Amino acid sequence: TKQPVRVAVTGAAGQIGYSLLFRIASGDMLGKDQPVILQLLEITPALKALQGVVMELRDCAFPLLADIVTSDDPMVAFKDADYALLVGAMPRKAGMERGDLLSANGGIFKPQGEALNAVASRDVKVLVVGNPANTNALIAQQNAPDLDLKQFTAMVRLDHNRAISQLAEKTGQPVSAIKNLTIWGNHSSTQYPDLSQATVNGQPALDLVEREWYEGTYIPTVAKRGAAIIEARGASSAASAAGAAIDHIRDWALGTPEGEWTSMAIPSDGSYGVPEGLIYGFPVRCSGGKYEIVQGLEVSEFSRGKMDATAQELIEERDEVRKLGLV
Ligand code: NAX
Repeated sequence: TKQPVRVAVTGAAGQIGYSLLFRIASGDMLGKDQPVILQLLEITPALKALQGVVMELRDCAFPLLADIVTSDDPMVAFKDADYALLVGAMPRKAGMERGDLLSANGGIFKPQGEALNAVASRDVKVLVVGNPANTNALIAQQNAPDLDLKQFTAMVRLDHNRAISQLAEKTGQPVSAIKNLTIWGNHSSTQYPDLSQATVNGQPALDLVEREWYEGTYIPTVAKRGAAIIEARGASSAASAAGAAIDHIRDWALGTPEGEWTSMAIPSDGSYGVPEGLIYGFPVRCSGGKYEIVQGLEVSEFSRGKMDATAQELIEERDEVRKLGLV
């Protein structure tokens, strides 16, 4: 049997945590033969609620759950972590400017980056879910100089999955028929869900839908899906966000299916004219625990405009956190 791996999760007593932890413990993320040790980080006032979640985790009697550690200290929660899912963040409150939001999150992601640098496994794979996810990932990454830049990623997989589901519904096909769509850029309303290379049962998706629907309905529906969930449910996406985090790490660790790609926000190497260093959503293939950007895709003028606009937003966020001394 395999040795347990250590999975750190922050914001573990929150909404996403309540769905995510049970799926990690049941083997959905790393496989049904991979024991896990959960290392859960929360802020001090949430430790009691976290204890309740731990009681429920124990009550599930998951055979793969080897141990559970809880702490309000990132140096404890990240100790020897093989995976770190950074979910806890400071949400935008009414009247908050972008600078205030980035500054508040800097107070979380800078010390967490430093702690990962100090105590995590040298091969730790980091996924940032907490918003603004791309720039929070940049802050953590820039404060972890001893780790490889490529170990830090942010989540656009929920957007990717939403984009699949919307296209499946429109074409009346199962989600399994849809391949190779891409979410470029920021996990925000400027993201670009790109169907240029997407196929439905092997047919080009853009031959099956009207251009007007694609540009005028599809792209905004995917980009604004989070707000629609809040409107309907009275709370933000949680189970679907947890599912996307599971998918992101599983594909990174265990590989994407042959001939297919997925979307991950990763440090740009300058591919597709995206400024180097931005944490930007790209089409990626994974194997052997590594990801690589899918190269050679044709970029239309329409795509170029969308890809540049979302890059511009990330440049502005980066400049703001530079000004704040966070990176
Ligand atoms: P909740 O508010 O339910 O939970 C967040 C938890 O994080 C709380 O329990 C809080 O005590 C904890 N926390 C705050 N600061 C912390 C710190 N410094 N260390 C450890 N824990 C800390 O939010 P939830 O609905 O679970 O969402 C979590 C984050 O995911 C939010 O930032 C949210 O905006 C973001 N999302 C990102 C998505 C994506 O696709 N990238 C989609 C879903 C979600 O909206």
